[in-house]
Amino acid sequence: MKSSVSKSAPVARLRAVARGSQGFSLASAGAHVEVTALAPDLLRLRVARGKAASPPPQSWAVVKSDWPAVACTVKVTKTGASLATAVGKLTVNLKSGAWEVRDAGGLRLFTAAAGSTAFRDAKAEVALDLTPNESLFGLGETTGTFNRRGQVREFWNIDVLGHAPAIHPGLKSLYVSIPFALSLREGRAAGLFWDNPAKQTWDLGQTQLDRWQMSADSGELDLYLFLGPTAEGICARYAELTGPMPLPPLWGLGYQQCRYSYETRERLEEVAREFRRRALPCDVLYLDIHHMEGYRVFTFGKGYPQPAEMIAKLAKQGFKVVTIVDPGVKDDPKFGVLKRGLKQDAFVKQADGTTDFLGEVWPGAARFPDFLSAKTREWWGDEQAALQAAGVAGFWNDMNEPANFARPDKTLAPDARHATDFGPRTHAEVHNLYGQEMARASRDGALKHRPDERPFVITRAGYAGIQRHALVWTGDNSSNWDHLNDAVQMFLNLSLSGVPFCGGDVGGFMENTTPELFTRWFQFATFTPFFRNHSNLGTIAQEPWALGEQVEQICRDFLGLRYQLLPYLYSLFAEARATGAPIMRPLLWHYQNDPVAVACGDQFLLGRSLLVAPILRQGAVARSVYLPNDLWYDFWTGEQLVGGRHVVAEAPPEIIPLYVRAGTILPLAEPQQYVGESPTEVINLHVWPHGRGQLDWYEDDGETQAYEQGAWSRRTITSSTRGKTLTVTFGAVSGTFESRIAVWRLVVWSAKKPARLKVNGRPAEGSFNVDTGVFIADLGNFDGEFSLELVGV
Ligand code: MIG
Repeated sequence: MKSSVSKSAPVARLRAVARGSQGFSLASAGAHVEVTALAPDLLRLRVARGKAASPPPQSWAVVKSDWPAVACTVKVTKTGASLATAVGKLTVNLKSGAWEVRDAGGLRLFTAAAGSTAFRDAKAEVALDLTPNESLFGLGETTGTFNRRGQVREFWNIDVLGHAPAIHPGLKSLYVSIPFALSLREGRAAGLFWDNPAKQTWDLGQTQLDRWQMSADSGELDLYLFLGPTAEGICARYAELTGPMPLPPLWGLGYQQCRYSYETRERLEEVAREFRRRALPCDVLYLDIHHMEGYRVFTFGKGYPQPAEMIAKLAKQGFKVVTIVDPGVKDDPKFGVLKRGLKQDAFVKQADGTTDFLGEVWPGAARFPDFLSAKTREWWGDEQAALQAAGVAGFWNDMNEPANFARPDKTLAPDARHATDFGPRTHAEVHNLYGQEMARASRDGALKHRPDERPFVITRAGYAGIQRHALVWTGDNSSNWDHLNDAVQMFLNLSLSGVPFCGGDVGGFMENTTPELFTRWFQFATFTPFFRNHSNLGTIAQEPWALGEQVEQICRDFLGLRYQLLPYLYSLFAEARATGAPIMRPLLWHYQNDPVAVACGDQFLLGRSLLVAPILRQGAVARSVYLPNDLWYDFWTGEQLVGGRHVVAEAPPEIIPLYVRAGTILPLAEPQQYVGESPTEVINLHVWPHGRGQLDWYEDDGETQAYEQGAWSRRTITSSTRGKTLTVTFGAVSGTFESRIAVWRLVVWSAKKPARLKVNGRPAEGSFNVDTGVFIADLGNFDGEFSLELVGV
């Protein structure tokens, strides 16, 4: 180690102080170590300063603390201490402070050499060895490569304009900080989450090729170690630890149109009319900052007279309105929100702890609500209710890193003071939580004032656990091909980091888009959880009709597909809520043992069934697609393709390469102009035979909180083919919601004319279309289990 002025105190020379059924604790002259088993595949390692036990740090990320007892073996000798579960074993060398975790088969999952766990001045540090073919994923919102190995990431929420790597090649920080990583080596996954909202820096083998070095500017080492062995298992545990994503209203899955800004009511109404006149489906229109009176939060300015009346009119045409909500409250003594905030003592303070901190944002001088305080969150929610009263359906929380134009570091002073629910903290200690807690205020307030309506909150900033409060959109991207390419891997890593509901500005925010870039972006976004078109002040118009007739027609077709996909997407949202499984999944999710699939960051799976290979290069009319080892079908043509190889996909402008795994059961609705335009009573249940498939069908009212009380309808539908016989089985229905489906229209991509159909053993009618190679039959809906057989596929 280089000699330096800073004092590094490696954690070593430990002695055992306690040994329990679920773990042990150790102490040295300067540190206290606690190791606990939370589950067979989840261990917690705390290293705190001071030799005496201290209460664990308060967490804003972790929601689960009541873990059932785990069967484990705890051993403490003079030289070492270990904790073993059925899945793995953590061992600490008492003398050197080295520690490691191995799986039950002896494979090393984490190795911290002697001297690599330390406190250096105010910082806490740990370094882990990287094995030669270890890949690292997750880390929340990141730009650049899909595999994060070889990168440096700083976790410090920051407003960064135009974050494409082409613009900011060395960019280390973004709006959202999630210090969670998924590691994969030899087909085996492990995960690590360091719960500490202070600024963290992770060097993932950049400066030292075989070392993953982590440090936090303050606080302690609080590591959650996920032993796997599957990505699925790790993400499920992470979701259990940090809490499930609530279900959004179904309309939140529809297409959304935004612009910085639709400055007047007339313009917004014109945009709404164009969507309907041109038969381009759309559910949501956004009001960016120009709707306010001088950027005063929760107000409407001159451009938007009689907002409640306007919103009601738009509602009749099937549109919801979402407004932007920035945290900075204009420092205007006549402004009601400011006056009431002052009365509540709601604002972040300067270092003296008494004077409000003043910054500068769009409204000019502004104060920043201290969202880390419950009282302030509640007050904010009450102010927000004014928008709900006007009919606003959702809240777009922007600038909540928080951004501040008045300082070179673009945020609040590190020594500003917060009065958090857990006591006073400096801004530096809780900076990464500001956006998270603002989103929480927004969601909780929305629910308080409209208890029967599902909140819809979008946030730019967040920390681990943000999925409980809001969806994440990835901020100010740019209209260039690099950024389209970046978006794919960005959403995949965000999805692996516990944020299934994510997306980015379609077409690109900064700079002018082009018809081709816009088309390719739109096609890709059709398959992303959040689907919103947005662009910057001063850029060319970017509505689906603004770039020419050919682009408009392609948008219309893909919007049609998006609305048909809603029942499938919604079932995936329900799955994400229940299990933490991403909606948009990297190939590694289902093909962890295939190194080509693991490395693939320019394709993805939507759920378990669809493989999407977006066109990411200007001028490309074909691309190479990796089909993992399964039987696949070309979605557009029905052609069968054997996987385990690359294929060349033709992609003329109107096509995005799209594949379906054999066995897939894909529920498609009839297209609509907006969610709820007409009741969805017929589901076209597309089935591709010659494989095994499963659909976890989920349905509820799509708008109220009743699903939290079991008002949903679920059933598992499976498919399999034996010889020439396809069998589809509908499991019995569970839940108290009465399904609205009257007809399951079976659509089998059979290619051959099937000989006969039987439903529950009885002959049934169907028809075969020679041109499309598709067999169709209408089935009624029954709550009980039933199955059908199609012979001759
Ligand atoms: O400093 O509200 O990322 O989507 O249009 C710019 C204006 C502030 C940044 C957001 C962007 C939004 C813009 N905002």
